[in-house]
Amino acid sequence: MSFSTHFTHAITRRPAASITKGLRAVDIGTPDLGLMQAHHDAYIATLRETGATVIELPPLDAYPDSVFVEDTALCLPQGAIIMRPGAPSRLGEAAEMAPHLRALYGQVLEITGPESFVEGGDILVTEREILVGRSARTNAAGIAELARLTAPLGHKLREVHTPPGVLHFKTDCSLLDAETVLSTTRLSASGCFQGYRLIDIPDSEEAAANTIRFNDLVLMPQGFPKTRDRLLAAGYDIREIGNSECAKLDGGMSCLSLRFTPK
Ligand code: CIR
Repeated sequence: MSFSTHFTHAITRRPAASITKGLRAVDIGTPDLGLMQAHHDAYIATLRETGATVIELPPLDAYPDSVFVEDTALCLPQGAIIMRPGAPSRLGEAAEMAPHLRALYGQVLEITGPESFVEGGDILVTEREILVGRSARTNAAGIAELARLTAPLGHKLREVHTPPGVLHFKTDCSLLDAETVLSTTRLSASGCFQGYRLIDIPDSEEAAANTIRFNDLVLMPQGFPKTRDRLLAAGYDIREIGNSECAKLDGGMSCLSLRFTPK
């Protein structure tokens, strides 16, 4: 069973009322908390549909973006690593996540360098390596520190680039199975997925690139019929989840959970 797509657990955090103040690259409207909560409930129910245990943490009003838990940690089969988010307003979210991972994992490490910044959204874990995209949130010092922490756990790390103007590396790609990556062509054009089977995101559906393979399902945002049809044709079992409110804050399927099998 592949450790990069099969998980017994997920952690999520309920959106807080302060979500209206969440970070966004471009203001396309204020997210509606009620609708976001409904989408979040559907997301959690879908994770549970696969038989996984989902731990739902309470909202954190002090951190408007705290629903996007993925950015706070990297969960590997051998242990978890607490991140240092590059967005100043999000730095404290990592410490809020740490005790929950310590309760579940035997080994929890931390990125600690004062100049080191890494957000989980920039990290794609595949069966053979960890890809980390340098971005406005993830810097060289952070990637170097992460490489030092993951090497003894038996993982190879490769630095790649998040396209300019794109929030995170995984904003533009997802792992669909041990061999297959779904990616925008603006990202895959860099050649970073050589050796993987690639499924291209159809033109004008770039916002569908952030999906998650979670056990037997692929969760994708609602409203991208060309991508949905391409994934169905490739044989994936798809669930479409409303993402209109998270999308206003540049968030998608992967951002909303930490997915792991504790050890
Ligand atoms: C932010 O700008 O940090 C949030 N509004 C969105 C974070 C999305 N997280 C992710 O892609 N992993």
